[in-house]
Amino acid sequence: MGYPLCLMNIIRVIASWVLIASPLLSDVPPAFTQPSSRDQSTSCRENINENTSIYEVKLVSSLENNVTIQTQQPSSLHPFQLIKGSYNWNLLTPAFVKLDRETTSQFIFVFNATDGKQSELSVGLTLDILDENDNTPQFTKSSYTGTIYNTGNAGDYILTIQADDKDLNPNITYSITGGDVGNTFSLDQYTGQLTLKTPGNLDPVTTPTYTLTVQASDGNTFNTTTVTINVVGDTCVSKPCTNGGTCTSAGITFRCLCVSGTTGNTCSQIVATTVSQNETQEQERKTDSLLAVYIVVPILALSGIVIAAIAIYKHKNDNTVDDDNVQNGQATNVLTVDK
Ligand SMILES: [Ca+2]
Ligand SMILES: [Ca+2]
Repeated sequence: MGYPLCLMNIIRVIASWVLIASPLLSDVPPAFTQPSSRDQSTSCRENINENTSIYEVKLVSSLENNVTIQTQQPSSLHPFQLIKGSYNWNLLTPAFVKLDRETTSQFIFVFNATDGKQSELSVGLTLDILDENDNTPQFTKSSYTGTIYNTGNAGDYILTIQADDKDLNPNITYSITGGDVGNTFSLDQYTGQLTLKTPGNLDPVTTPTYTLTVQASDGNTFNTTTVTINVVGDTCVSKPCTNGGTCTSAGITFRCLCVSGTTGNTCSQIVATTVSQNETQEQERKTDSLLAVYIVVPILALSGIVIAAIAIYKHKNDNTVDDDNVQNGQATNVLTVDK
């Protein structure tokens, strides 16, 4: 009889455990499987259509749940949407605005799942917006103007044309699409440097100006600008700089770099005053030096002679006195001994 009673007790314990444990099992909170710590980034191209699914949010839960976007950074754009699918939740692009990488290149989302009793936050999901070539090249100047002398040589540099656009790696190339009469100029397609190609065409009288149309293309779209090239006569041909001055053409005029001692627009003026003053000062310095020699040396010499004469004279007098003293001394001594 004891054995059946023991079995009944075991059954009662198990039944109690099930009754107690069942509510706990139903309270298992929702848990995200995507995004997760190992899968928390995704990407999509810019200009993708509105209301397009770009990511699946996945989670496990013992109860029916609801998932929302907890935060979206930056939040300045129209909000992304989260719509329930058959087995997951779909992250959709904003409803009324297309994504633009040049405006916002990255978003970060955090999702919140709740089953009515408990809630769970996901790890952050990073969405990178991929670039498309959707910006047209823009020139750095509205127009360009350059000058070339009729004495120019092939390869002479004139100016550089530059354009850029906001896309990643724009890969802009340049070309002349009009106005290059006689194939006179050359444009580097990669650097935009414009150089002289055919010098023999340059004539400031018959063709004082070339008006080129230059195109900058990114392979998808392009833009154009106007480049004006003025052809002028070389003002240094007549050698306007004198006295060894170096001439540099400057548009319709010229500049002279004068050598030392000359000045003026054409270096024709000799800077004599300064030289003369310097020479005069130097001459005066030499004269003063010579004058000092002529005056001081004779004085010193004369002084030496006088001193020598005085010394000789004094020496002679001293000898005379000494002789007298010797004679007088001898007399005095004799007189003293006799006493
Ligand atoms: Ca572009
Ligand atoms: Ca772009």
